[in-house]
Amino acid sequence: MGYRVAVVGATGNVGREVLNILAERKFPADEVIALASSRSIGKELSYGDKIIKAKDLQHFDFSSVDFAIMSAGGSIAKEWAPRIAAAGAIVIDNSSYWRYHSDVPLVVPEVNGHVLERWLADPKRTGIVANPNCSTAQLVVALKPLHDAATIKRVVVSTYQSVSGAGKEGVDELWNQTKGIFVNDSPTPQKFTKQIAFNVIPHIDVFMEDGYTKEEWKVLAETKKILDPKIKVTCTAVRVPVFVGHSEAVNLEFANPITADEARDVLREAPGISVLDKREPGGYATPVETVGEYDTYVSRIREDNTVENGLAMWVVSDNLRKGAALNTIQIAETLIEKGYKARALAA
Ligand code: 11C
Repeated sequence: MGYRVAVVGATGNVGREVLNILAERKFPADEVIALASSRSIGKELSYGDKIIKAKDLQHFDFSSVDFAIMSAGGSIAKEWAPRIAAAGAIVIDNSSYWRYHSDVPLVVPEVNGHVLERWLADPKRTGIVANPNCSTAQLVVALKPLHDAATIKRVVVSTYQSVSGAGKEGVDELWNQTKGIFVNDSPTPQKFTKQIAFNVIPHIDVFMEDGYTKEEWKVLAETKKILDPKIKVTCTAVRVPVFVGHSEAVNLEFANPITADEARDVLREAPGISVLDKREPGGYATPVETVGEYDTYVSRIREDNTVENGLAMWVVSDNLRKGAALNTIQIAETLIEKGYKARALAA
């Protein structure tokens, strides 16, 4: 007997990817239920070769659900995650709402999947596991093997984030502005603060008191929680006119020496990573090549001689997959590996 999986926020960009990936990876589900807000009830969604219809979150009974994978934003997560967990399901939440709570694990399975074993065994567990921000997820996948090899002291990261990170409205705005510019329509920014077509915008999420944006703060807070609180992280987060795929230029300072060749070898052996690093024209990954892929791609690995034990590299991944939908499903798979049984079986 398999698991009952509810996908909350199933009609959004990430919810649809969750359904695709559950089917692609043959997740051991007996039933997958798509849940959405009342205005999307009845919307048809693909799940493998089946079509399923969205049901109303408000009236759904979670009492026999094993996993609730939520991609419905912070306010829905705030209200619904505790209610769903109280009904006995494990909630895996994609929003930022629960990530920084000390009793909620924030997990990227390749990096800290081990924390789920202790969490599962804890009878007082909250029932909620958080999924990180997309920029953090791909970054920590690339950092973890290098940290194990030579101990990272400091990370400087500049992101080049696609518009799908801002949801369907972000995708529509880039599409409409790009078409409009060719027919001399003046672009009207709505979702973004400035024209995004043929432009870049150094601002994602709200500004904080210290001048950093919330997106930049998330990358440092989440890297510390997932990987190591001792690592120093600074970030500049930038929106670019790319539909899917976040890129990151990363500079690292290590406690111990590590050469570019050694780093490449370490990364080649690491889970969830493809190294594409040929030092010739085109010998590196770009966002369009990562769309629909599971791996995080690492390219342009080279020594940074401006600091002691420095490396620079380029990290790219599908932000809707490793940055969101894929990671939530990997969390569920890890919980199953660690012994979580379908409730119908355990009863
Ligand atoms: C973006 N990284 O590209 C954001 C989207 O905290 O989960 C994800 C926000 C989050 O705009």
